[in-house]
Amino acid sequence: MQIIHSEDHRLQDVPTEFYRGRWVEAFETPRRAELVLAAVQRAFPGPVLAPRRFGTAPLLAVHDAGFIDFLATIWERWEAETGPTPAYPNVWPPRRSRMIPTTRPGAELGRYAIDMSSPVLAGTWQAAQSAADCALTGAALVDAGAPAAFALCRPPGHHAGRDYFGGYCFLNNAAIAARAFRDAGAARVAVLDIDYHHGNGTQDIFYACADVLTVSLHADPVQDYPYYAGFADETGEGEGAGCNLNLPLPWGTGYAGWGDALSRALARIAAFAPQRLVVSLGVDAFEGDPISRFRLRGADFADIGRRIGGLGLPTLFVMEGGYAVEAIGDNVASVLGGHMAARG
Ligand code: Q9C
Ligand code: ZN
Repeated sequence: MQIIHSEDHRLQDVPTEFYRGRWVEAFETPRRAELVLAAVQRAFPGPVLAPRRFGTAPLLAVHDAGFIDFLATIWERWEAETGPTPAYPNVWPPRRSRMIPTTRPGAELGRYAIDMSSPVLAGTWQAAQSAADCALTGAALVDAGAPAAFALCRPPGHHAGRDYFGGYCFLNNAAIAARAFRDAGAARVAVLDIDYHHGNGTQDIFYACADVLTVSLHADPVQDYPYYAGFADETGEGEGAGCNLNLPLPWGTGYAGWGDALSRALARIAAFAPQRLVVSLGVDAFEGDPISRFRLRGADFADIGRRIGGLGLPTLFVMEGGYAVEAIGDNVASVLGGHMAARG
């Protein structure tokens, strides 16, 4: 298993987040990536590769140019006006607003942010670019013949859409890699998102796209974040009609119900017959996760990896969520180990 990681993730580091009306200890921390790195290095001794630099072209293949320009410049403009405090939105455009271009930092933050969970800091743009470069480096390794690679991305990406950020995500690492697979010649690519939360950004990016199948298992948006997408009747549009599969599941779902949904997901992916698979690998479906309400056990994660490996597809795993710090490393390593065992 090839592992790609950059220490630049440490640049995205806040002590607190706004949760249920309070500032609480942040869930999405640098420690998460450190623990995952330690666990995968224990499980799979060998070099951890630094990302190659791919520049902005592969980002612009999935994200809006104005949004990328915003991410690249917002800190400088915010800091000049406000000082070195984290850049948070505190105003949002009402429905039916005219999206008049403005460079006022507060207005731009509200225009592009979907929530308050992802403050922009001095190093956010560099951290996000390095995470995307990890995913792109992993995709290149798979294209070069690796049966699988693990991009240990942080910040995560699956909540970032064409022109929005949130849910701890800025650039959609998995989508950027999926698009890169297409551009390198894969006719069809599937994205399987097993993070507890719906991969709303990935769905948004490929919603009208017939050559990228997006499949997500997640908490029912009636009950949980991101609330406004992830319903079963969202199946794609235009040429992409039928190329988005949402499998929402209720709070309390354990591996029996979750595994049935995985069967449906894998059958749909097999029928699509893609040349490449991207797995948005969140491990927040774990029973001990502090912000999630599924009940997967540690042992279930190896089985998930094994079953994904049964597809026999060249696969890029991209790190997403997972906040039970004592377990996320083992759970990630279990998925990857199960996959390797299945692929022989
Ligand atoms: N009551 C990822 O796992 N806050 N993002 C949710 C729910 C945001 C999760 C609050 C959760 C984002 C990558
Ligand atoms: Zn999540």
